[in-house]
Amino acid sequence: MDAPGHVTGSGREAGERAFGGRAYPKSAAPPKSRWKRRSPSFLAPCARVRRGTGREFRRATLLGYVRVFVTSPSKILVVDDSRMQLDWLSQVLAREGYVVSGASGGKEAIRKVRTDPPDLVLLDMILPDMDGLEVLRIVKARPEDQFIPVIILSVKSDLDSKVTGLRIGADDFLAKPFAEAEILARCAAMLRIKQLQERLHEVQRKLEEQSITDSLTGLKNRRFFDERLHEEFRRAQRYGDYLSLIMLDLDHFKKVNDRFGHPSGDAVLREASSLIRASIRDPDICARYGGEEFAVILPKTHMSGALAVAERIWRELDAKEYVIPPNGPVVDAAATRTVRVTASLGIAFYPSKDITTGELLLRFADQALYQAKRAGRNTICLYQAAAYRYEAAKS
Ligand code: GH3
Ligand code: MG
Ligand code: MG
Repeated sequence: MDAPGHVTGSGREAGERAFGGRAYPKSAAPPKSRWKRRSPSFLAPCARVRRGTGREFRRATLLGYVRVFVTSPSKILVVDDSRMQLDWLSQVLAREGYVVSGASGGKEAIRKVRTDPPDLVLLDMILPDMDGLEVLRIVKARPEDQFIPVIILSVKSDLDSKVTGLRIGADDFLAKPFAEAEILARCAAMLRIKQLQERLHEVQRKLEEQSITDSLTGLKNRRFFDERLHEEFRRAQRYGDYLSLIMLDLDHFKKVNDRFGHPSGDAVLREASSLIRASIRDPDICARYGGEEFAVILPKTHMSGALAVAERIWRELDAKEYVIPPNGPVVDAAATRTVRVTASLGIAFYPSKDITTGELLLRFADQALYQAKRAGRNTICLYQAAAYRYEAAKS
């Protein structure tokens, strides 16, 4: 009789493959006694999917939760003009759970890489229609975040062809003939590297996104705003385009915090941000400039267009009633559970007298905003050499 936890037949092989040939981790130990027979059927898929380059997630089994790697198995493109070699490699790789496609020439290989990029290419150097090195160059000319590892397969085991291949970007070299175990080990190693690189790119992308995003509101942050303002100003100058800038500050926001507490103030800021974002078009750039102050860059927008956008935002904010959750921290117990917050807005636009840089556009929009504050708040001011007050009719 089998020892407890011992799985026989293909299920064991599959399980061992799934966990890299090591003993089963405790959380995924094969079932004991009466569950013994079930293990092959639910562990076997892990063996296939683990080689894929997908996400990791928790999968429910009769034993509880097991961490598994999901999504499609890795795709390998085998490029070889020898039918026999192509068929043999395809069989060996397919048996391991890879999705294999074949190409018997360089042009077919390049077409396949472009239309359905594989996770790995096994490339024969001697092809009927193209030099293998040329195919390698084209595969490697892809953007850095679309890395496809290439293993060169060649009867030419001399140092020169190895060095040339590796110099122009091949990731590994395997001299023909090679053993099944060796090609499988090399493929697994390459796919591991690809997976690591993809994770690194993903982390890098997330970090970049975080570095330009305001964590409270999800709007772009001041840093992003500063960069884009200068870019957009230069573009407007070069192409003779219009460019407008709206600066917006919520009125008496301190009172919201004082009445309902800081967390409720945060919730109001988030909702106000969503309203502002919903009032602008896709090409416009909305950022949290700081505290309860926001900025909207409007590329290719002249004065009347900017005024229309500012008025829309101002009306939306003016009409909004924020509901403070009943279980939220209320500093002033007598305070009502809803609050309204108005906004003051300042607009500057290019081309305009005195505005020759992005900094000046910002400075004059800011001046217009302070003019709006001085004029009693809840209003829009437009910069024009000397800012004047724009009286928006209330509905
Ligand atoms: P004004 O009409 O002159 O702009 O008055 P104000 O009260 O809005 O302006 P003031 O500059 O006096 O105060 C800004 C307030 O905004 C005080 C500050 O606590 C609040 N504030 C700034 N950032 C945040 C934030 O991230 N969360 C919350 N809850 N409050 C914030
Ligand atoms: Mg304010
Ligand atoms: Mg302020």
